[in-house]
Amino acid sequence: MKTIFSGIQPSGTLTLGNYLGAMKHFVDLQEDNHCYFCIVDEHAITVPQDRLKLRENIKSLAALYVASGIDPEKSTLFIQSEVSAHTQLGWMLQCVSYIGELERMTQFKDKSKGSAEAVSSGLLTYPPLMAADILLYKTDIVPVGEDQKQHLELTRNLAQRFNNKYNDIFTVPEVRIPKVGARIMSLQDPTRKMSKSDENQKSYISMLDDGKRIEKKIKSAVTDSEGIVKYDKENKAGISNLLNIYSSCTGESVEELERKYEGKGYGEFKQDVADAVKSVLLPIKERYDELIDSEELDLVLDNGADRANREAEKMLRKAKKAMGLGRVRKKK
Ligand code: ATP
Ligand code: LTN
Repeated sequence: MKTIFSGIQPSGTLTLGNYLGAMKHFVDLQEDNHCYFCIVDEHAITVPQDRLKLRENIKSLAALYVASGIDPEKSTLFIQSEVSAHTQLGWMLQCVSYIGELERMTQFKDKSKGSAEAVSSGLLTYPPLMAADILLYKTDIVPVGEDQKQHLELTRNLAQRFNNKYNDIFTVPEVRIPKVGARIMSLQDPTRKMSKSDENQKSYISMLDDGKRIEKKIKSAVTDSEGIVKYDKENKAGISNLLNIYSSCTGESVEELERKYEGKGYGEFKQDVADAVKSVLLPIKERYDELIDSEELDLVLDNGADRANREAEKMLRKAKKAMGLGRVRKKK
């Protein structure tokens, strides 16, 4: 049995991209692995957040995890800030990271672009905190979308650097990126990834959109004027993205879909993409509505935090000892 860890930021309602690139795979993985799924609220505050909105987003993300099929009996679901070992080990790993390697992270470069004054130092030191999340639980595998590959590479480097320099205590984790759905693109600009923090709401499908909105957004997705349903990421980014979405929702391969739509127009294709998305998201939304104000959710999160704290404290103690922090009490 392998140990799995992954996290999602409560920075807005999850998108179809988050679902197809991450959440959907979490649900499959929990069947025969030991899984931790985290609501990484301390990562979310690397950019400004409204406190009430953040609190709402944390709860909402917890409900979405459960509504999507994360079973609290099988997996440990918890909030990062309720397990203080994360920021403690995060600090220790910051002291093992180099500024140069942090500045090279694409996500840092993207998110800090244009607004030099308002960029928090947390945005730069976010990857060692992410490494701490993962390393606290002896994680073997981290399932994430493609955009997180670089952070995972850094996590592996930090783990190895720590193990060599201090003591061999950390498991060096492997990244797992899904074959399809790893990078769902914006519906309005298919050269950029679909993102929940995008200002243009038409660019993403939220996991809580109703059927009508889903249909509207898919129908207004940017395509091209060729009228042929064919996968070609370079020249037909919009159609390729829709094919990817369709394939991830139904399990039909892109080749099968190309054949199915030979000689057919974009109108019919888009309608079927919308139906495929609806059949995946609408049942999740229904379950979400039942859960969001229930006591059940608080119980799940309390239990999750207890379990995660117990595990994380053990590793934190080892890491402190390895670095020489605090005292070692002699046994009498
Ligand atoms: P933001 O868009 O607000 O910057 P995000 O959605 O990129 O945030 P998270 O919410 O933390 O960041 O991402 C959670 C998971 O979803 C990660 O594993 C990430 O790789 C995956 N993910 C995010 N966007 C996409 C996408 N467009 N396609 C596929 N997977 C994605
Ligand atoms: N950085 C990730 C979120 C994240 C994460 C993690 C993912 C924080 N800690 C640990 C996997 C494992 C993001 O922005 N998507």
